[in-house]
Amino acid sequence: MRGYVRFLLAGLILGIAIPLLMGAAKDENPAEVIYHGPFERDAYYMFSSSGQSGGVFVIGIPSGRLFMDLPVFEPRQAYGYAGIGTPEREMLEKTGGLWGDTHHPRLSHTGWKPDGKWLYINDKASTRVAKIDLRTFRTVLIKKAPNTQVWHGIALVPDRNGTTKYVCANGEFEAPIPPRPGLPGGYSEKLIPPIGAKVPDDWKSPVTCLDAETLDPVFQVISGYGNFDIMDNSPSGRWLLSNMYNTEKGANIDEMIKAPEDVTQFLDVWKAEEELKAGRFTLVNGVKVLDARQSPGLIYLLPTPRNPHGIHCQRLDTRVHGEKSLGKDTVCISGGKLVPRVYIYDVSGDRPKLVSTPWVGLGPLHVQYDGRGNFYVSLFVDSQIGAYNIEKAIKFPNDPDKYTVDKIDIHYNVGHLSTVMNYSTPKGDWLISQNKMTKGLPGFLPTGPLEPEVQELIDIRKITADGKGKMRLIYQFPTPPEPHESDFVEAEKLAPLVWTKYKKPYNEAIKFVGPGESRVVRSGPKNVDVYLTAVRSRYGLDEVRVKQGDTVTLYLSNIERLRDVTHGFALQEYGVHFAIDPGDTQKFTFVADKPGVYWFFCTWFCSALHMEMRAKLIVDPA
Ligand code: CUK
Ligand code: CUA
Ligand code: CA
Repeated sequence: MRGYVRFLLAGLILGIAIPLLMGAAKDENPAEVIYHGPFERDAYYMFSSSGQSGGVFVIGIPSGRLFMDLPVFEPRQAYGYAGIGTPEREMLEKTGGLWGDTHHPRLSHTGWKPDGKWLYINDKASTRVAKIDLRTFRTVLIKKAPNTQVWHGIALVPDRNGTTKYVCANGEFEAPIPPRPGLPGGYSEKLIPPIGAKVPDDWKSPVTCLDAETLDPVFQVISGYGNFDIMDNSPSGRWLLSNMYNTEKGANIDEMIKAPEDVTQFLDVWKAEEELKAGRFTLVNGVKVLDARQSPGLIYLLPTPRNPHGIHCQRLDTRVHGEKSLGKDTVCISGGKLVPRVYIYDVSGDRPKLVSTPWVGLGPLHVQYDGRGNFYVSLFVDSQIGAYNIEKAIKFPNDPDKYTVDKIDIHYNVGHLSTVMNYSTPKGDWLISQNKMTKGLPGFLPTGPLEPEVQELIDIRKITADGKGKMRLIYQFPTPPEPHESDFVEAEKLAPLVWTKYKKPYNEAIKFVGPGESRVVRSGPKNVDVYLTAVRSRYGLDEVRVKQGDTVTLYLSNIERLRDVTHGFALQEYGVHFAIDPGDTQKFTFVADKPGVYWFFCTWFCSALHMEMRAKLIVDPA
C-alpha cells in the first residue's frame, strides 16, 4: 500500500515537474544557447584586455572560446611579435619596456558604430596607448605622451558625425606640471617640493587627448585637481568624464579616503577645441596644455561617491530607440568603492547635472547598460551584479524595491562587467562578468595557488524596458590573467574585413622579397643584407655566409598564397625567433659575433616536410 502511495506521489510530482522542465528546456536550455558545434560561428567578437599579460584576448561570444591571445605590450614569440632585433621591439623599448598592464580596449567607430578598423588599448604601467590593425590583428603603433603618469581610463571621442577623432586618456597618478609661461621644458627648472601627507598643488594628472590616427597628443587639460581613474565619453562626443578618487590630494591611502565625497570631472571637448583655436593654451614639453582655471566652462565638477571607480555613459540600442538615438546624450553613472550607492548624472543639456543617488549594494565598481533603459552594476564586495531601471532610479531614489530589477550572484568579486556592444549600439542580450577571484570554484580544475580568471556569461534578454524580468547565469569559462574590460563588434561585420593573407604594400618600410629574389648583398664593409623567402617547405637559400662581426639585416618574406600557412624562423645561439604570416615580410637585425655554423629552422608546422625546412648560417671567423 505504502509503495502504491509513493508511486502515486512520484507520478504526481513527475507529472508536474516534467512539463515544467520541458517548458524550461524549450527556451531556457543554456547548452542550446552557448554550445557551438563544429562549423558554428559566434555572433560577436569580444576584445578583452588581458591585464598583466600585456595584450588582448580575442574571444567568441556567446561561446566563450578563446581565439587569440593578441600581444601588444609584451613580446610573444609564438606570433614572432617584437622579437630581438625587430622594429616592433624597438617601438616597445622606446616607449617604456617589454611588458604592459592593459585595461581598456576600445574599437574605432564610423557613424557611432564599430567600423572594424582599429582597436585601441592602454598600458597603465608605462603610460602608453597602442593601435591594433584589425585586418591583420597586429599591433602597428604604440605611443606615449609627456607631462603625465599612468594612463588608466581611456575613451574614444567621436567627431560630430560619430567617427573616432581622439583617443583620450586619464593620468591617474599625480606628477609635477606647472604650465606657466617662461618655464621652457616644463617642471625641470623648478625644485620638486616635498610631498609629506599631501600631493603638492602643482602636481597634476592631466586628461590627454591624442590624435586617433597618429597617437600624437593634440591637447592636455589640467585644473586645480588631479588624479583621474576611469573615463568615458558621452555618445555625442561633447562630454569627457573622468572619475577622481583623490580629491583630498592625499599622498597615502589614509589621506585619500578622508573626504565623504569625491568628484567627477566633465570636460567639454567642444569648448576645449574652441580654446585651442583661440590660442588659450601653454606649450609644455611640446604639448598644448589648457588650464581649466583660466577657461570657465571648460570643466564642470560634480560630486561622486566617495572613492569612485567606474564612470560609464549610456548608449541606446537603435533597434529599440531608432536611428536618431545614435550620438544622443542621456545619462552617465558613477560607482564608488566605499559607498553602496551610484550617482546618476544627466548629460543631455549644456551643463551636466547630478539627478539621483540610488542605493545599489556593497562595493559598486562598474556600470553597464542594456540599451533598453536599464543599468547593471558590478558589486565587488557583495559578489553580485544588480540590474536597475534608470527612470525609476531617478524617480524613486529612496525606494530600491521600485527600481531594482534583479540581482544575481557571481563567483567571485566582479571587477568590470560588459554588456555586448555597450560602447556603441547595445544589444541587450549578454552580459559578461569579469571576475577577479576564483576561490576554488567547484567545477574549475585547480592550477596551484593561482587559479584562472572566471568569466561568467549572463543572459539579460528577459530584462524588459520597464524594468522587469530575471538575469540568468548560463556559462563559466576561464581565461589567463587578467581581463579588465571588453569591447565588442558583430562577427558578421568584422569577419569579412579580416585579411586572409597580407596585401602589399602593408609595411612600406620593409620591401617584399618575391619568389626568386633571395640573395645575400654586402652593403658595407661590416654590413650584410639578406633577402630570403619562405614557402612550403624551404627557405630561398640553403646557405647564408657572413663574416664574424658583420651586422646582418634579414628581410624574410612569406610568399605563400594560402591563408594560415605561417612560417617561423629560429636561429640557433642568437636568440632570434619570428613568425611570418602569408604575404608578410619581417625584418630583423643582429650582429654575427659568434663564428661557426648555425642551423636556422621553421617553427610553425607548415607541411609534412616542415622538419626539413632548415638552412645554414655560416659565420666565417674574422
Ligand atoms: S579598472 Cu580593472 S576592474 Cu583598470 Cu577598468 Cu575597474
Ligand atoms: Cu615552414 Cu614549418
Ligand atoms: Ca577620496
